[in-house]
Amino acid sequence: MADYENLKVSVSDFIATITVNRPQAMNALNSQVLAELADAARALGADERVRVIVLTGEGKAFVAGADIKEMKDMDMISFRRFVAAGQNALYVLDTLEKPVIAAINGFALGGGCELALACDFRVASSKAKFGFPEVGLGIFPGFGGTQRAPRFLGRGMASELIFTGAMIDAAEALRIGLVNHVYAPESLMEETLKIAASIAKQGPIAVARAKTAVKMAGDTTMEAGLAFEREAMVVTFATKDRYEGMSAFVEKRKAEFNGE
Ligand code: CO8
Repeated sequence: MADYENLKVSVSDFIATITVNRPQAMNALNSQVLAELADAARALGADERVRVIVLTGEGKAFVAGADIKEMKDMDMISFRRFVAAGQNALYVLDTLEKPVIAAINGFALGGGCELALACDFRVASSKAKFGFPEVGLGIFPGFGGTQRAPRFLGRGMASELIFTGAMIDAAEALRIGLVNHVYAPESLMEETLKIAASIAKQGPIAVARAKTAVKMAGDTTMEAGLAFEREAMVVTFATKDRYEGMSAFVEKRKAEFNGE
C-alpha cells in the first residue's frame, strides 16, 4: 500500500480502515486528498486481504467539505477539473465491489456529507453533525450529492437539507435514515469494526454481488435489477464459497470462505 500524505490506511482481519488525516483543515477535501482517496480505494478494491472498508476522519471532523481555500480563486477550467476529481473519487468508492462503511466521527459537511453518501451505509458518533452548507457559499453539492442524497433520503428531505444549508445532529440524521446507528464517541470505531467483522466473515463473492444488486435497486428498473440479480445469483452458485457455506451448514460447522 502506497504512503499517503493525507490518509492513514491499515488492513487487519480482512478489514481496511481509511482515515482522512488532515485535521488542521478539518479533513477538507483538496485536490490531493481526492486523488489519494481514489488511489487508495482502487488499491484496496484489488487487495485480496480486504473484504470490507471503513472510512473515517481524524480529529473533530469526518470531512468538513471540499477545500474552500483551494476553490476560492480557481478559474472555471480548474474548478471543472476539481468537480470532476471529486465526482470521480466518490464514484470509485461507490462502485467498489467491497462494502464501504462511513464511521462518522464529527463534522460531515458539504463534500464530506457527499462522501459519506458514496459509502454503502453510515454510522455516527453522537457528536457528529451533518449538512450541505454549499448554498451559503454560492455553490451547491457537486460531488454527486444532488444525485445520491435524494436516493437515500427521498427528494423532499434531500431538497430541504440542500436548499437551506441547515446543519443537523446525529439524532436527526438517525431519524431521517442518513445513518443506521449512533454510538457514544468513544465506542464508534469498536462498534463499526464489529459490523465490519460480521460482513468480513461472510462469503466475499456473495457480499460483492449482493452489493452490486442492492445498488442497482436505486439506479435502474425492476426488470433490469431482477435480471442482474438472477444472473449474478447463478454465477455465485457456481463458486466454491457457495458449496462451502452450504456444506458447513449441513455438517454443523463454521464456514471458511476463501473468496473462490
Ligand atoms: N475548507 C478549507 N478549510 C477548512 C474547511 C473547508 N471546507 N473547513 C474547515 N477548514 C479550516 C478552517 O478554515 C480552519 O483553518 P485555519 O485554522 O487556518 O483558520 C480550520 O479548518 C479549523 O476550522 P475552524 O476554526 O472553522 O473550526 P471550528 O471548530 O470553529 O468549526 C466547522 C468547524 C463548523 C466545520 C467550520 O470549519 C466550517 O464551517 N467549515 C466549512 C464547512 C463548509 O462550508 N463545508 C462545505 C464546503 S463546500 C463543499 O463541500 C462543496 C462540495 C462539492 C462542490 C463541488 C464543486 C467543487
